[in-house]
Amino acid sequence: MTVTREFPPSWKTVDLDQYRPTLVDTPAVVLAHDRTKVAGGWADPTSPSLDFLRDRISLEHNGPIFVDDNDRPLNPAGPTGRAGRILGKWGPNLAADPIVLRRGVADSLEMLAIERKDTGAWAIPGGMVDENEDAQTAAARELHEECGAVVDFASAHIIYRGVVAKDPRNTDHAWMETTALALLLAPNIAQTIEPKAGDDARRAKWMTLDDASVENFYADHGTFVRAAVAWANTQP
Ligand code: RP5
Repeated sequence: MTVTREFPPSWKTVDLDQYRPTLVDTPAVVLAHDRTKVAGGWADPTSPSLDFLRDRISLEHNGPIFVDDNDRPLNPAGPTGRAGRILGKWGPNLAADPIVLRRGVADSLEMLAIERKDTGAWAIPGGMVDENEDAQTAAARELHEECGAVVDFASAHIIYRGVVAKDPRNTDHAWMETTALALLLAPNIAQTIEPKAGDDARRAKWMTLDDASVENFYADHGTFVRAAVAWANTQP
């Protein structure tokens, strides 16, 4: 049982009698892919249920899914001011983020980055983990779909596992969680990769990492990339 009927510790400071989150609209594309209504659907039905929540886990501290008295899962990173669901699943929506680095000129670091079509922000070429897929496989698949690069993540370093707190689609009841994985490619391998944008990417490139570029990354990606750079700087 991975469900617990209590509020996450991060909610303890909230005065729930006064808390009035805004109810969001669930996008039509999510409703159209309700797996209880259409074959091959990837979205949960309109109401959350312990039936499917209890089979899931939260990457945040590898913990349980906290639910309220109405069986609504509660964002472990704290209240967002928004109720309901924008993402496909109630509770955690699992993603993988492949951070692929190489050394550039004067020992600067460069990363395979994409410009997202939805917000226009530069980002790690990540995406959703499919059913029965592990984070390493999803990271390699997403990198290939969005950048055209073929890289094996089996030995990648785990930089982060948990809620993507600044993803603009998060609500109190449905939120993004990710596994961010970093690799520092050897120069002879890195030079064979010519990024080519695909899928959700408008552009793809080797981006030189400096304070300004990292600062403007999508959601929490700047934080993940900074941690990956710190790790890469410890590598031979
Ligand atoms: C972010 O959204 C994750 O860090 C990941 O990069 C991304 C997954 O969503 P899509 O790119 O599939 O929209 O929160």
